[in-house]
Amino acid sequence: MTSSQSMPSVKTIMVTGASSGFGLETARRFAEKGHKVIVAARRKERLEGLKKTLEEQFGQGKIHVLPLDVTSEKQIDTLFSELPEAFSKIDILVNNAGLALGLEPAHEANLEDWHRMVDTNIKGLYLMTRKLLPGMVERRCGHIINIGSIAGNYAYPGGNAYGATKAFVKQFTRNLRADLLGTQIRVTNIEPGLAETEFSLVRFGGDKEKADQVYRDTAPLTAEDIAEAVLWAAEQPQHVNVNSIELMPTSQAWAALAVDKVQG
Ligand code: NDP
Ligand code: 8X3
Repeated sequence: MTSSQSMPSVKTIMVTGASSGFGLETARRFAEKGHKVIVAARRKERLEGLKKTLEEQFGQGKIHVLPLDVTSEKQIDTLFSELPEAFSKIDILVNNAGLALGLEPAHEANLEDWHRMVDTNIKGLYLMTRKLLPGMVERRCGHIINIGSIAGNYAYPGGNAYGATKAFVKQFTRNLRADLLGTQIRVTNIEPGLAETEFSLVRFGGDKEKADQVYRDTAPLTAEDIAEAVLWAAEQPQHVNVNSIELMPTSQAWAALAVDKVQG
């Protein structure tokens, strides 16, 4: 048995993709609990607005805005070297930035969309992880919380590359657990199903009608539901590692396996 450096009561949390959806709500919940939060995403003005709102509610000096494209190793290197001292020892990384693009079958999918999903959901996630892990291991204190998806667990038509990126997240999470045994670093994969955020708007290239249709007449998960799961995993005692949490709305389940009947 080895000793751990205990988690500070006021933690420093980094949330990627904090300008919208799950990330924004997760940042808000951590700030509400009195923690310091680094909010990262590409849309700086949204992050500045979030900082203003959260600091008005929960206290000044608690939020640091990090305008960041997670696909850029160069940006990650530069911005991390410039983090203010008060935010430099990150206790929890929420790897949330991600996207789905398109729902076409594989043979019709846009290859550029596939590249962007791989760059963001896979490369962005491992770049952030690799950047933060050495400090966490050195301090024997840290928690990586990845946002995977049920799309990484189950196949569905049009899920092709998106689902595969989330399957990467699932297995990467498990392999991190294997590598980090003995370091006291915890790793969790949150695997949500249908949730109403800007996700579908992005997936359908800004087509609001098509995006709204996804959630119409159903009761999808909300960003608050996912933030609650992230908080729950983060707040377990140090000896508990939540490996994964899979959530679906009650109004979502699996369909039967599809069979192509030979035409007579
Ligand atoms: P949103 O579109 O509302 O939020 C996505 C966030 O990711 C935005 O803040 C966006 O910020 C950020 N982002 C995208 N690309 C980059 C990039 N290159 N660098 C930095 N930030 C980036 O969707 P959700 O909140 O729903 O999605 C969050 C995560 O949850 C994603 O990983 C998604 O795959 C996953 N998920 C979503 C589900 C859903 O049904 N909604 C279900 C299961 C998983 P900006 O554009 O400002 O950079
Ligand atoms: C998002 C959930 O079912 O739209 O990851 O792929 S789903």
